[in-house]
Amino acid sequence: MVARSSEVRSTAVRHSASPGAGGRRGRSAGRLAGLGLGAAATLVLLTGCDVGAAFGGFGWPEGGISAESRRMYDLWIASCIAALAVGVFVWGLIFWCIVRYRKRGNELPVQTRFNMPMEFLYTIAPILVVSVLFYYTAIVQTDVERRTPNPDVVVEVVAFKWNWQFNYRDGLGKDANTVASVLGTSEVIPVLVLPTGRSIRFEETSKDVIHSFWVPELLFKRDVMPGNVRNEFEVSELVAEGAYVGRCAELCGSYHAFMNFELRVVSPQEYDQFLAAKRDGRSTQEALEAIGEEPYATTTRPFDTRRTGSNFNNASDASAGAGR
Ligand SMILES: [Cu+2]
Repeated sequence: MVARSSEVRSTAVRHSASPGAGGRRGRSAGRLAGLGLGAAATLVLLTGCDVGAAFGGFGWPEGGISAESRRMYDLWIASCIAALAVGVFVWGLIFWCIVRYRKRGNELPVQTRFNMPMEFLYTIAPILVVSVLFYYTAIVQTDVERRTPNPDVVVEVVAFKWNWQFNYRDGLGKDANTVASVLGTSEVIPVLVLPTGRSIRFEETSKDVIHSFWVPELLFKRDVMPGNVRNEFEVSELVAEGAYVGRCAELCGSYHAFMNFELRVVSPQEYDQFLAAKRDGRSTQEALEAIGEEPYATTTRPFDTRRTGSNFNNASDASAGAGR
């Protein structure tokens, strides 16, 4: 009889305990759901405005002028938002733990080990995050590397110490013909004229050492190799007219830093007129003037080598002898 009454008591305790625990669990689930909804709402609000512009591109250069550069920019911004969302969640958990489980006395708190759902969660969640980032990175990378069989414009980029030549070609590959050419000299910065709205293939080759073709606004650069290697890449379209400085981005020798050129993006009609003028035998400057553009580069200027004035062992130059 005694045993039976104690059984009844313990059952009663168990029964009364479980609805309480269920209520607590329900409350924390509700709180978690509320937090999740709040985070989602914040994310929607943030993505509703131009987050990239609001945060200075999160360090990524803004103002890309090719379709590909904008896709890379979007990927970066989305990755930063995802990283921040995870970061805010983790920081929240850390601070919540610090406050909720701070030391309140000398009693040892409940020691919990081998919480399978938690271990499963913190193994699977990072794998999911990395998989999603990898998925979108692979898509954008494939876009950036894509080359079409018939691009609208083909430019052969020839690099040499320390300048550039841009050959407009009538087809793809080495065997195509150059129909017009722009050559840089010590006195004149080469201006590469290209149209908006057309796909452009760049075929790169070097006459001497490795250089690197870089227009910062394309958010993309690729090495220019000597020999038989033709490094190639393509932009599906340029989206903003204007003048953009181009540089060599590979340390190629003494005057590497001054190996600049200018990319001038014009409308397709102006581009056609420019090319026609070049094919008629007019100089690059005359052809630029013919389409109402500045004849000379506006974003950079030729480097003064002062080769005659500052050569080593030049007796007529006092500064040259100073180091002897
Ligand atoms: Cu170079």
